[in-house]
Amino acid sequence: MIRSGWMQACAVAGVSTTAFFAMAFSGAAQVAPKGGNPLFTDAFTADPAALVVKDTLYLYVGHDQATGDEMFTMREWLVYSTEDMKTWQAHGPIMKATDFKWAVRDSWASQVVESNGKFWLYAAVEHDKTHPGKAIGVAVSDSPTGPFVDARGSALISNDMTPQGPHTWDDIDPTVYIEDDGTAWLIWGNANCYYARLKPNMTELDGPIQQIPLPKYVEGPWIHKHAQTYYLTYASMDKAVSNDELISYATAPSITGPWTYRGEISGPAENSFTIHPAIVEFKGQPYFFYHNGKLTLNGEKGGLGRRAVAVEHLYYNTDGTIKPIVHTTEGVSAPRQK
Ligand code: FUB
Repeated sequence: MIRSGWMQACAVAGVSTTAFFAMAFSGAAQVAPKGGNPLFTDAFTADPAALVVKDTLYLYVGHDQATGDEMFTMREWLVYSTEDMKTWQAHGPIMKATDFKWAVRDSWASQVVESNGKFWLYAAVEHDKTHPGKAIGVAVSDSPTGPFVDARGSALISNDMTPQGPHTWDDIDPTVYIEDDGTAWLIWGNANCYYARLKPNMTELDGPIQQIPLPKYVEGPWIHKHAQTYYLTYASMDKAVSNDELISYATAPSITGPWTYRGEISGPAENSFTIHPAIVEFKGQPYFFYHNGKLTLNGEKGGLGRRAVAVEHLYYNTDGTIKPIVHTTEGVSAPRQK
């Protein structure tokens, strides 16, 4: 049994994960059971990344299209939007992996950020034979709902740029954080957590690739800031205990560190050994997005390659640490605790 704070919190909170929230379709594009989990029931979705633009939260996801026992079959990225965290609109595909002409497949984790009046999508894909392995591309759009087009015509990060990586898929899971002064940082990686500054044009590195040492780090880094502190949340694993990913985090006074490990905040996802975090504040409230394998859609059961994104309220302690997060069916349809 995994012995972490989130399990204890689950027991203490006595949170019901059985409440049933009927689908309440209020329009053709309404795709969420009113804030309950999983968030979307029109497609299998994974690797959530949130972006707030004025009154709207956009959630970018990979489209899980695996059949049978396939691991990951992901050909495109989708985006959904909400103004109230309960009613969501599906905007459909915004880009395919093969829209990067140098990529051959795999729309793995992505994130969209806003800079210079444009929207920039950073995403992991499989590179063609000229630079074999996973790579990170950058695409641009005038709208948060796309369409996005390759902004470089080549990979921003390819496997040969990180020779210290232990395998060919270490260059995945990009996240971009933009400082108040406009400085943008790219953070990414499986097995190693890499980071590098981006040039103001958002399409080139502006300095060396460095590493952030993090205990039990696997993948899925996500940066956010709260009360002047930087938080780096990531998928972690304690192989002595389980092969399922958990969510851990570290904090720092700046992106360049030093980072202090703060522990685990979330247990494993149900029915999926991967879990992937995104934390964002929207209309004054913090939220934690992740995915699990609980959705059954058109007779196909969820699982490793058929995941579904979900969201929970996130709470800070007075010292700035994050309270353990319990995975629920109610999600944010349940009122925030006082
Ligand atoms: O979706 C493919 C991979 O699974 C992502 O890159 C990882 O973060 C994990 O969620």
